[in-house]
Amino acid sequence: MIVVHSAAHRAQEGRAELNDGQLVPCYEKPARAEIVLARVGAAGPGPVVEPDAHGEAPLARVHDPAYLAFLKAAWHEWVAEHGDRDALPLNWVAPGMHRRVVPDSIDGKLGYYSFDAGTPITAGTWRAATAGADCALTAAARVAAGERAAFALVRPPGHHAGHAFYGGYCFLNNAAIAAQALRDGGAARVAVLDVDYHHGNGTQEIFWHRDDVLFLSLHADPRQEFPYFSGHADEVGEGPGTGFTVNLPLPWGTDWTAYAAALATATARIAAFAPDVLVVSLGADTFVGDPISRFRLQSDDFRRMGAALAAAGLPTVFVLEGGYAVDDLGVNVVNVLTGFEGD
Ligand code: OKP
Ligand code: ZN
Repeated sequence: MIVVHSAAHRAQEGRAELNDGQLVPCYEKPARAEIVLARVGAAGPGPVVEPDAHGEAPLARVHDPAYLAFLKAAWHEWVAEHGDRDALPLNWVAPGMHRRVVPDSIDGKLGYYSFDAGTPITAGTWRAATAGADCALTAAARVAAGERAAFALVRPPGHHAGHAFYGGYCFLNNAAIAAQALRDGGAARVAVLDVDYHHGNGTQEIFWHRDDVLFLSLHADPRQEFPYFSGHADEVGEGPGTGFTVNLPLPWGTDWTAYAAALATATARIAAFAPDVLVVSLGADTFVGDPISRFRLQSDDFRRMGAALAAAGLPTVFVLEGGYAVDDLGVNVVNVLTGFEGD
């Protein structure tokens, strides 16, 4: 399976995120991609190729151009105001307040366009995020051209980023950008299956009203887990999109047995939708050893997950999302890919 990767991911290296009441080193760090890349080299998938540059047009098919302009300029505006330290938001809109007017101040803009304080904007955020989107677009193009599958080995992740907001370590929604590019390239129907531990609220929001992109997510119940305000089972889409969003929240402690049952529900829905192509938001933070998550998948279970995804029989674009047990991340992610390929 072709692997698309750019070393430009290293440009996103936040110093700290706000977690459990203190600033801690970022969980979403360059070593994550490096360990997956090392395992890819050792265990089979490949070749590893550089992305093609796709420019900003495919990003604007998914994201608000004003949001993209904000993201591109945010670091410079922040440095001019506060100097060379990570840009983190501190204020958000509450009910009864108003969001008609985009603030002029960078602090106001950060709050306007975000939903958490765990996602630092740094000098290299735009460069890393756009390189990641290029990887996803290149992987999608390879699959559109006839490859059975491709893997975009990217960071920062994307599935929490919406039409006009960032958060949850995500800035550009790589999976959504790939799905939209596949549609624009002629696919009539695209399914996006999100197996990251956290709900893919950004992807859900982007395709909420649409019946041409089916979004399905298996994730920790938002009653218990980040992002808290998205991912309940009764969120099913709206208007023409009603029934084309499928949420399968699972409780803390979920192991492979319960997970596999939910995955079977998802793949049955995908089969009924009969998409031309499948995009998988591949997070491995469902692993038992993940430091910020509470599911109990073992490394071998990721192989089973890959086999279950292969059984859908669809051209498939894998896009890396979360996974923070860095030492095990390479094995777990590559196990999905080799499981998909039938080992
Ligand atoms: C991004 B992705 C835990 C705080 C978690 C944000 C998690 C973002 C996950 N105490 N904060 O979906 O893996
Ligand atoms: Zn996650």
